[in-house]
Amino acid sequence: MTTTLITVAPTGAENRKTDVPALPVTLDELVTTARDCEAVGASVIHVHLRDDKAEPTLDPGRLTDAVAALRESTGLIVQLSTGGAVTDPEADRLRVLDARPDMASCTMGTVNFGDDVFLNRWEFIVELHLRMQERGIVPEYEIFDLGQLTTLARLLDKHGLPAGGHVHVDLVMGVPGGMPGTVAAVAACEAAIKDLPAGTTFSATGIGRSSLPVLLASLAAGGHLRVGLEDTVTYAKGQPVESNAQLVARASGFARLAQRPPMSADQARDLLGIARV
Ligand code: KMH
Ligand code: ZN
Repeated sequence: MTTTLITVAPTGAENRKTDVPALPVTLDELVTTARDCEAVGASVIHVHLRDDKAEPTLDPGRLTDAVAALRESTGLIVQLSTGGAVTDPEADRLRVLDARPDMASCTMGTVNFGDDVFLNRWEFIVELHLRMQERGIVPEYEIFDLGQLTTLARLLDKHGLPAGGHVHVDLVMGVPGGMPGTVAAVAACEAAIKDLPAGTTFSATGIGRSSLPVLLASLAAGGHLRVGLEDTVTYAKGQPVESNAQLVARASGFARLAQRPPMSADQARDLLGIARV
């Protein structure tokens, strides 16, 4: 791997605007963030939306508008979250696909999520996978624990490859209840990914303090990167993150140092099997 795919996850569903003023919560803020992040090396944007009160929403109209606005203003690959917030019903999460993004997340199992439960039943996973296959939406398989890679192998075995034919996973590490954000965990996942279809790629993100160890371990293991305020609100001890672009710029810098500079959105489309728009 000679280049690095950098995904920005700018908002998420968990952090509050009142606690994290840099969080993009309006469509304008999202588009501005997206442009800024593209300029410093992001090629994919993982999108969660907020409503007028800055609370998480899966409102279909807002999702459709966001996809259109991001496509108009950036060349980024638009990936909508089907994970939503832990309280979102399955039907609303499935309906996210109606907004016709380039990509959507698809989590490979249930995980304790702090004091909550992020529920992803096998039947729900299959439904998401099949609907994405039908509609030509490329999944990013979200992995919160090692065994979820085995679930992915089972899914692909029973239901075939995703749209685009390429398998890409994102390791979400350091969630309280999931796998830790450690070098050992990245290495264990990398070994398990070798059992998935040839050419499977992975990115990794570490929540909170595990952000930098996971970033460095992923680069060293030939993986790609996800950064953003969804996962990390502290840049360094006592220093809040100023913007998503600050995190993307840092990730790009590390990627360049590792002799694997950020890939363009077009290169990322080729890698992931996403048609150019
Ligand atoms: N907000 C989490 C409960 C995803 O976007 O697909 C789920 C999540 C995963 O963020
Ligand atoms: Zn997410």
